[in-house]
Amino acid sequence: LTTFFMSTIVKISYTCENSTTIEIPEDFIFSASTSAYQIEGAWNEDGKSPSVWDTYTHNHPEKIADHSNGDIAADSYHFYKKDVEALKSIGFKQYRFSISWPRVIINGTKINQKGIDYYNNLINELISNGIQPAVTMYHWDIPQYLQDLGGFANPIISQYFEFYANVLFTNFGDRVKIWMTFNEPLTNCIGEYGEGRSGASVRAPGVGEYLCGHHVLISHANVYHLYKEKFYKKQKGEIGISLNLRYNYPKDEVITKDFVMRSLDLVNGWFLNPIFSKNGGYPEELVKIFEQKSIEEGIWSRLPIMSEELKKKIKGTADFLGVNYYTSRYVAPITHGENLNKFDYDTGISYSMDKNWYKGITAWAYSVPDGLHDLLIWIREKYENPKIMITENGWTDSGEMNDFDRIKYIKDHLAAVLKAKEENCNIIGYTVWSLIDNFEWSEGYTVHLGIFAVNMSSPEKERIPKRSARFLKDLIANKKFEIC
Ligand code: PSG
Repeated sequence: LTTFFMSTIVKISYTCENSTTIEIPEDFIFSASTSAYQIEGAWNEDGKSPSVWDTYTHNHPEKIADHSNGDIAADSYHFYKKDVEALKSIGFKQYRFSISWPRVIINGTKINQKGIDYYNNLINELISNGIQPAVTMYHWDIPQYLQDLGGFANPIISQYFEFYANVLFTNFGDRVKIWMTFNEPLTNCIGEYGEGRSGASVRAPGVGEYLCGHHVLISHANVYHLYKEKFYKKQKGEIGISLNLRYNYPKDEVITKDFVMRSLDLVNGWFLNPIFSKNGGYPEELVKIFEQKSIEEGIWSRLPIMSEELKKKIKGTADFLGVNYYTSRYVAPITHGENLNKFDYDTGISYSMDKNWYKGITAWAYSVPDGLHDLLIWIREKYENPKIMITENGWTDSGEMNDFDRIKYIKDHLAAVLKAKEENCNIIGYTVWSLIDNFEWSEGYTVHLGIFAVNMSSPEKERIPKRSARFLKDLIANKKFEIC
């Protein structure tokens, strides 16, 4: 009973005396996001081939918090119209979703027409409801067939990815004008090719993540050039990439500004620098680290060497940057005895949190809205103010319908984004993760990020608006919101 009352009190405590009104620019885009494996279900229907996540969840249910999987999920494969209805009811003008590579392509090069049909239906439904599709090509669900060839650890992947992208442009490019090649390669490469924690489950710490990163960058660049050379003239769309970025703050007074700036270069720069910097290539400091390690370890650089030619080919290959932002960290040099992943060990950075940061229900989720503002300013300065779309931002909870914490999180982060925009960052819109509750990877269905709940136990999988959905509806209609 005590906990019941306590949580009730905490939940209703977000009223404030002196609120400020924040106005939203007329042309600012509001969007919501999902990804294929997390919502679609129909894992083996209509000719779909398995992805690494099908294999992984089927072979290792014990690795998922509630032993669940995405076999059915929100069943968007059958109920995509409900997703579009949900989007429309809030007033979103854009929907960021991903295409399931193994649904569209079988065994590397065979087109699955039924898979193409599904996305055509979804795209047409969106457009006829006035919602612009924004498509992620790869949100971690690599076909098992390609993983068996080594996945993103094998350079051949760039040819398969180009083949896949060519199919997407050919079939959907007349209506899809916003493309993201990859979602969060850093998370995917470290988690699955380095640590071998999930999905792809290659385990090659200290080697796999860098091979993966290298081949992601090459694949991305090839697809950008393919589009510009073969499709752009007719289709006139834009190609970008969604990176998960954080801001770093010094852990204590002993940590120098140089250390903090270097840490941002090393981590955020791994994927930003090759694509968005003037000179291209991996961040200089990252290259230096691996040159040094190569001497110490007596092997070649574990970070693949990027030739001048390759640098040129990758540099400038994005019309916009998709920023996925959830949280920030304190940084300090690593000390002995820390249990770190190999990337953190290689870069020499140890992360910690502030006990005052408001905490979500997953280990990584802390609300640090200033970090988003400071990150955007850092990008503006470092990479010559690229065009930015916030492609993910969201809050984890245990599924409350009156999700006041999520509303507060969204308000605080949106305010940070709009402040950065006022300070001349070239930000065109904001995307909430997620439209609907879905399969949250290793957390299964125990962690919720949707602004709509999904009645997972009902065959109809009803989408039910949470308090945050209603909040966003008002915000989009009124083009302003109140903040404490
Ligand atoms: C991204 C960033 C962090 C944790 C998880 C993600 N972080 O900063 O600690 S994964 C990302 C992903 C999407 C997930 C969503 C929530 O793109 O598929 O469902 O965020 O975890």
